[in-house]
Amino acid sequence: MKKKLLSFLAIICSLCVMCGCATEQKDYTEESAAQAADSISVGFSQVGAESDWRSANTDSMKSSLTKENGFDLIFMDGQQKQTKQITAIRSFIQQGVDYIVLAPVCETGWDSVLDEAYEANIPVIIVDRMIQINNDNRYSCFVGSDFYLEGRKACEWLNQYATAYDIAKEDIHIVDIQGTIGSTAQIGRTKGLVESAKKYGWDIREKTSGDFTQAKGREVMAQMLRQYNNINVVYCENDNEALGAIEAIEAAGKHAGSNLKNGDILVLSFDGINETAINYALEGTIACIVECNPLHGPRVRTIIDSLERGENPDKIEYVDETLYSSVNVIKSVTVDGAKYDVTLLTQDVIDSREY
Ligand code: GZL
Repeated sequence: MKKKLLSFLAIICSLCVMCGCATEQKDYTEESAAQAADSISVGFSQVGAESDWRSANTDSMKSSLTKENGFDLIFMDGQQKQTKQITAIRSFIQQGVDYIVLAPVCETGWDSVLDEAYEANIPVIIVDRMIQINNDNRYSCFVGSDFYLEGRKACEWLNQYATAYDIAKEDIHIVDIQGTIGSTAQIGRTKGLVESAKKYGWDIREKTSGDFTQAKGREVMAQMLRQYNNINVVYCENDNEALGAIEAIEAAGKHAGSNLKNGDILVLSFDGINETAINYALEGTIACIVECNPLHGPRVRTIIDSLERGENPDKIEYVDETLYSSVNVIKSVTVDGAKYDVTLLTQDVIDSREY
């Protein structure tokens, strides 16, 4: 963009000088030419606006890639459809942007459009969820979460909970309200649960997609409560689904809480963005939330600045995340020998959070 725009504006400038346009017009054009010449144009294809996490992620990108910071951001909402995201990427290529940032709705189906970006010599940065492509030189960097680790953290919390409260593995009956099928967040979080259930001998009654939305979460939870009479753990793959599940649990005359032995249904969730969900975790209506950090904007800005300097930033960068617990008997979880702190959710913790 800088290259194309610069030559276009240079022509305008010379035309202004040739036809004797007013001085301020020439000055304005020269100034805007200089500003445009310096700004880095970025086309950002976002998944959609399906959840609070997504809104926080969009805000983070928009507040980092600003004109004041030297960027010209073109934002396109994919409405959770890969076809719309591919159209957006092709539009960015036609506009000759300097960089493309993609938050992919799903992992596969990106090879041809990223080949086109590569042939147009436009670097691509993947954020949030990962892609599976034949040639991984089609993207420069990835910044996001390790969703498989998130899933295993949640399950290690559940295993410690069962141990602390003397709950037999045979007495744990789980339903999994999955995220958007085929998204890395869903693939990793589901894999973490399925592997842990096998390891600890837990019963998974059903796995079905809530598409990361509250409405769908409520719908599928109501259907599963009608189908199974012994559900006592609901593994929601994001907070918006958890809010919907809790509505369905309460509508069925049951209670979401942190005392499984007392008949509560334990709700586990991911994200930690939605204010209601966080307050539910404070009071115990949600038993634990695995934080999913949405603040990719500053990291993308750092990556682009590094690439502009001709440097070679890390290909894969995972963001730091904690696990919020409503019960204080669990201080940490260990996954693959690595220890991760668990944060007991208090009002002070909530007040001190970045988002
Ligand atoms: C996670 C992100 C997921 C969130 C959901 O990084 O891809 O998508 O967990 C969002 O809230 O819809």
